Amino acid sequence: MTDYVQRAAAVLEKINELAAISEDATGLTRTFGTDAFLAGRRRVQDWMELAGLQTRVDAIGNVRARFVSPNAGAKTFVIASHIDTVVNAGKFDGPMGVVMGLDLVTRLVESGKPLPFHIELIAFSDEEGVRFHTTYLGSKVIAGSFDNALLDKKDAFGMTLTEVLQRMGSTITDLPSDALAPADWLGYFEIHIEQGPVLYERHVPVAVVTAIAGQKRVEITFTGMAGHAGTVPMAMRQDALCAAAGFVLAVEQFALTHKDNLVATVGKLTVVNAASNVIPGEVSCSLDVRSNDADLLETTYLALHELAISIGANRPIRVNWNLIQETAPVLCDTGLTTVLAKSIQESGYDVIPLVSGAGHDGVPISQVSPIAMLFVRCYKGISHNPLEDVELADMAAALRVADTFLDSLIEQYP
Ligand code: HGY
Ligand code: MN
Ligand code: MN
Repeated sequence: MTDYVQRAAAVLEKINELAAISEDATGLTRTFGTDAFLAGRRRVQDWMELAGLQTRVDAIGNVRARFVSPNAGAKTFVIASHIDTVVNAGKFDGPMGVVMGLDLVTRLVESGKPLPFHIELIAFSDEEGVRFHTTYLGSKVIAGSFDNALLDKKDAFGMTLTEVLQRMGSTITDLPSDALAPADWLGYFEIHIEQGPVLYERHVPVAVVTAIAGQKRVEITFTGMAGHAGTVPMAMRQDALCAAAGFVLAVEQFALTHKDNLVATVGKLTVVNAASNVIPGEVSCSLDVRSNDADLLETTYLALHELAISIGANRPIRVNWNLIQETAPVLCDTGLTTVLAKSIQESGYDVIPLVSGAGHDGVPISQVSPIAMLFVRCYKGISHNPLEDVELADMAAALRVADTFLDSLIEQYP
């Protein structure tokens, strides 16, 4: 009888080991291409090789492990998640899906039974997009949708993506050949924490994801006139921070009027040449808007752009609006999702369908393959925060469901 709690405990041990590999001493931060990222990726690759899998690192820095079927012409089923993190992250967002995927594949390898289809386990190199502000770099390469223009993107230190890849020993020209051909895809499966409060409130360990919300990410710069805090009369100021502050509160107000199906966040705000006795002359901020209703996402984006322009016009402050990333809402595959829901039921849990407000690597992958995701309850829904936590019993539940799901797919494969 499989001891799922024991397997979950081994998964948690690896998650904790990986969480100790960070680029900062106080919390967990492991962003694309840093030494900490390379050390973490090496650790994951070692685990994959210990499990008897053939591994390779591709040109965008994903680590990939294949469990090859004797059926040479078979399609490939991908199990994946990401190993990069946000700043001061929780330890489960991403790595849990990779380590659980490794556990699932290890069980199949150890069963000694040949697979009817290939399985590729992938640890994506950059889902969060923290370093270059463009998410899904790793999965876009696998999906064949990587845009070479991204190679010129610069990080906060002025290093381009090309330079970082070269530093990692990548051969940039290999990027296109690292894609899985559309004809080779059987499906995509990711286990991920919910990063929201529903499962915690409903006291249910897992959920089947039905869709992933669309998102637009914008960089906005408000430019006024720096000045002496003591001498410029209030009525003569062009204070860029006051303009930005007005915009931030207006964004919140707008999203609250559509709160059932929209979220909008200003997560970054930078005052250029900030000093307590200087009127801010230039301020930049981020804007992250999400909805699983494509029309609402678009109308909100246009309305907030209008809002920024009118705030600037009334001060006057110059406003620069730069859309840096947009993804439409995607649906999970009904066929795979039906099998996953049945696996949840057969494992003895309620079937809760959820839309993901968080983005995931399944977004670019959905362009070339059917996708399915299994959410796992996390403590109070907290994520992108060191308080992120998952019960061992819930990881055990997810492993049981995922085993059942994969066994069903193996059984059904023609
Ligand atoms: O921001 C997100 O939706 C995800 O964490 N990358
Ligand atoms: Mn995340
Ligand atoms: Mn994630």
